[in-house]
Amino acid sequence: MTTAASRGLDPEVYRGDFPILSQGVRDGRPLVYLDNAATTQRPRQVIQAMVDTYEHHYANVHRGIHWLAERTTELYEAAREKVRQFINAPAGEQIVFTSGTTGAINLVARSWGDANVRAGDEILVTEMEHHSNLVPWHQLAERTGAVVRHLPLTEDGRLDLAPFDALLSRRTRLVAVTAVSNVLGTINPVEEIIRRAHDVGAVVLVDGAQSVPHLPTDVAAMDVDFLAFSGHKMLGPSGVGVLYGKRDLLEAMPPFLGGGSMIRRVTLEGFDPGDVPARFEAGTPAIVPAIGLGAAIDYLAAIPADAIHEHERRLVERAHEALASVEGLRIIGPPPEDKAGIVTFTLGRIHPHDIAQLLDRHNIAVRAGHHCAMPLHRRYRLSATTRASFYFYNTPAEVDALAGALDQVRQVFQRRK
Ligand code: C6P
Repeated sequence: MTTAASRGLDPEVYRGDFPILSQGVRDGRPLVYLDNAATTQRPRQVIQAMVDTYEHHYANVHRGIHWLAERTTELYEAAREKVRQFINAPAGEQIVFTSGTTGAINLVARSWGDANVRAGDEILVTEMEHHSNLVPWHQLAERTGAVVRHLPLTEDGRLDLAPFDALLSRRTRLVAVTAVSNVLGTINPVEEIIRRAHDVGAVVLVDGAQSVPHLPTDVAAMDVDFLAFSGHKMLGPSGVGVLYGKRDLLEAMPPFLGGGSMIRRVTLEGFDPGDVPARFEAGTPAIVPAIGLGAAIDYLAAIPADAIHEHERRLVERAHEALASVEGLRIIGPPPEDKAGIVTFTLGRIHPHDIAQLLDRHNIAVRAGHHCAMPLHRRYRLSATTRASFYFYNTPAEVDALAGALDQVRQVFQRRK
C-alpha cells in the first residue's frame, strides 16, 4: 500500500511559504536553518493570521460584551479546538493554554504536585530530560520531601528500561519522561512506560516539546495523563504552549496562578475557582499567539504527520552517512531508525561553540552547548555538543552543505595545530 509517508514529502512545496528561508541570505549564502529543535520558523500563513487578528479582530477574551471581544474569544477558543483535534483529546476543556512546555510542566508540578505528593513519595524522571522536566520536580521534592529517582541511559543513547520495574513502586507518584530527546533525538517507548507506570498507580507526564511537532500524537491512544508542548517548536509563535490533562486529574487540581478569569466568585474573604481550563488561565492570556498556534496547526494538519517523520528520518540517515566521512566526528545517540530529526555530535577536540561559529560563517545555523540537558551530557562525559535539528522544510542539499562545511571546520583546526 502506498502511504503519504512512503510517497515522500517534497520540502520545496513548503519552503516558499517561509519568508525567512529565502530572505536569510548573508554574504551571498542562503540560510541553512538547522536549529529547529530550539525553535522552528513560521510560514506566511501563521504570520498573516496574527497580523489579521491585530488589524481586524483584537480585543481581550472572555470579558467583553462588545462584538469585537466576542469575535476574538471565538478565534481564541477555535484555536483550542484545533489543538484538541490535533492531539485527539476528548474535550476542549482538557487543553490548557500555557506559556510553553516549561509553563505547562511547572503548572503540573505546582498544582497537581503540591496537592498529591508527600514526603517519602517518589518522582521518576530519566537521565535524558531537558531541565524543564527536571528542575520543577527537584523543586517539588524540596517543598515536599519527596525523592527524585531516574532511569539511566544506555551507551548508545536509549533509555535503559532494565531497572524500570525495580524503580517503580507504590511510592512512585509520577513518571516524567520526554517522548523525544532534544539532544539525542531518541524516540522513547512512552506507551510502554505509561502502561507500566499505570500498573503501580503512578501518573505519567510526557514532555512532548520535541515529539508533537514531528510525530503523530494521539493522547487518547497513548492513555497519557499529562502532555506538555510548545507552540514555537511547531510553526507557531513563542509565548504559547499547551498542557493536555485527563479530565479527572485537571478537575481535582487547585489553581496555581490567581487572578482574573480563573474564578467563579470572589469576596473579600476568599474565592471559588472557576472550571477547567479557565481555572489555569489566570490573567489576560497570550491571545494572538494562541490564535497563531491555531493557524500553525491548520498548516501542519494538512501535511500527514507520518510523512513529516519519514522525511526527517531520511534527512537523519543522510546526515549519519555524510557526517561519518568527516574525520574525527562522533555522533552521540542511537541509529537513524530510532530517532526523530536530530543529529548531535562532537568533532575531535574542537569546542562546539567554535564549530557553531564557523558554521555560521557558512550561514548554517546549529546549536552548541549543553542544550539544557546537563545530566545527559555528564552521562557521556561531555560538557557540550553541537546539534543539527531538522524540520519538514529542510532538504537533502542542506544536509550535504552541513557535512561539507564541517569538513572545512576540521581542516581549519588541523591547519592551526
Ligand atoms: N528545548 C532546545 O534547543 P520551552 O522553552 O518551554 O518552549 O521548551 C522547553 C523544553 C522542554 N522539553 C524539551 C524536550 C525541550 O526540547 C525544550 C526546549 C530547546 O533544545 C530550547 S532549550
